[in-house]
Amino acid sequence: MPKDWDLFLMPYRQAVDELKIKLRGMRKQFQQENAHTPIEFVTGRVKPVDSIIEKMQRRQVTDDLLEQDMQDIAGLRIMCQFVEDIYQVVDLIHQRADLEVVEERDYITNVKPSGYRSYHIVISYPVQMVHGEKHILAEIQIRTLSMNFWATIEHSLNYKYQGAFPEEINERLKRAAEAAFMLDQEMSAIREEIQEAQQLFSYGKGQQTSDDQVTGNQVTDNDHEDKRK
Ligand code: 0O2
Ligand code: 0O2
Repeated sequence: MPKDWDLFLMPYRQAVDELKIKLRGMRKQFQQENAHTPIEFVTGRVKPVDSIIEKMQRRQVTDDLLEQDMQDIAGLRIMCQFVEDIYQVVDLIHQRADLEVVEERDYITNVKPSGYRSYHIVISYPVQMVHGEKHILAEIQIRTLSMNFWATIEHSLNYKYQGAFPEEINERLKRAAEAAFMLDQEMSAIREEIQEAQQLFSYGKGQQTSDDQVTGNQVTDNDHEDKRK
């Protein structure tokens, strides 16, 4: 019998919506306290059905094991300015009573062969449904803006080449990953200077703290501006 995907994905959609609000709320709280926020912006998505089916076939995941074996049906992404912020966000997630961490993968210390860097946390999250509580798994990827830039580009190229990159592109991507990480390290080295400037910048703007006005972090484009709210 074909699966009723809308019904199956309902708690996942609710979880992504709730988690986006909660994680964006953390950013707001830092801003209201006039402190440096370790969260630059947050995105989230429910994995499209065709991607779920493709991954089930590739990983030989059966229907009855889907909920426990596919950890990224609900996916959240937290973008940070500095590598240090990533570890602060990880600590904040661990401290929360509403998120139970069930698995962690540090691809910053353990870089993937592709050059991919990010910190992945899998959580068990309770969703309140009309027939009671349901715990679902969600994957939170935490990365710097520079890691995100690389991953986004590599992901699109992967789509084009289906993972079989020509050698030259492969090499260039690996070099680009290292260059992106060097940028992170350079920024970290002058982190205090940057944060001081950002504080001054927001102070210069009159320390506005309404959602529409505040931002001590002026790095991203208008599209991303929305994701920070
Ligand atoms: P693609 O293919 O990247 O274009 P909002 O209205 O701002 O609350 P919205 O528009 O519903 O939110 O979604 P949001 O927050 O912008 O997040 C959706 C985006 O999440 C995706 O866009 C991707 O950029 C990103 N994303 C893609 N894959 C993953 C993943 O595996 N994990 C996480 N955490 N995020 C992912 P699209 O358009 O779906 O995809
Ligand atoms: P999407 O929605 O297209 O992003 P696997 O899925 O087999 O790779 P696993 O163990 O399930 O591995 O999880 P892992 O490796 O911790 O996280 C998988 C997700 O991390 C991927 O989701 C990507 O979002 C991201 N990721 C991992 N490795 C790379 C990489 O080399 N390049 C890029 N751009 N992203 C990576 P999906 O399944 O691709 O889904």
